[in-house]
Amino acid sequence: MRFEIGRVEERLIRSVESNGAAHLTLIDPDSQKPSQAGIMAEAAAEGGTDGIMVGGSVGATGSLLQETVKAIKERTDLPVILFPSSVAGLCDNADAVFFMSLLNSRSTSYIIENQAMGAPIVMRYGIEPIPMAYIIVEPGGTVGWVGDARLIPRRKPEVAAAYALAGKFMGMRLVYLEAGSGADSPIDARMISMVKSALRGGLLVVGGGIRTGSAAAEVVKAGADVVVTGTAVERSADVTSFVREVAGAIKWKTASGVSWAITEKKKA
Ligand code: 1GP
Repeated sequence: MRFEIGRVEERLIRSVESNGAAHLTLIDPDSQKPSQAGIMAEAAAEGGTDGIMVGGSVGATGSLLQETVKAIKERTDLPVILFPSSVAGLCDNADAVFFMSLLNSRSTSYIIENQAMGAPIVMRYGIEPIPMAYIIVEPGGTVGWVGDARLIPRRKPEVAAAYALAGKFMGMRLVYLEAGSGADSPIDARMISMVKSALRGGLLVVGGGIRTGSAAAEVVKAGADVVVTGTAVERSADVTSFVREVAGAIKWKTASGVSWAITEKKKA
């Protein structure tokens, strides 16, 4: 029997195949009211984002989570993907969940226990689980602390590549390289390209500290397939313009023509 890829994952793969890269907007339910999250998501959709991730390290649970997802879905047709920090980050009105294992955690809780408690809930809710290896790199931010991660040193790209490959061999189709929300700078190009060439296939998601179109382009040029921005969207006075800048910098087909990031990515 073949393993079936769900609709949201398929859509993400198609975006990457047709545009060279995709952009996801991360919304933390703990940072604003649900109604404001809905407005932000609508503005991000207008700017060309490919999906909305909903989650956060602290407080992104219960009715606040549910109401945030509801408000987003009322205002956009984009897929809403949960990005849970524990079993408490699940709700039944999202489309999918990044079903992640924090591979470099010291705590079995973040590697498998929350996942075991969460799996029957995901099944009952009928949301699409998207298997993902989650790897946290220095500085790691709040998620690094909460997830008790043994942070991958920035200068050890080969360690990140080893974890990513282990994730692939365990059947995870996506790998997320995370610098931590609000990181001073994105993950270095050298680490991204080493991970990408170790993986040869699968989607490489990169996030943490990406605040401009040119930073996003560097990340894609190095080999990222999906770029995540959270803090910069939250702080932006004009979410549509910001997302348009990032999407325009990373996608193959943009109003301004062919993005150099994708041209470079294809050469790599
Ligand atoms: C955090 O990678 C994401 O999980 C996004 O990070 O908030 O720095 O964009 P930023």
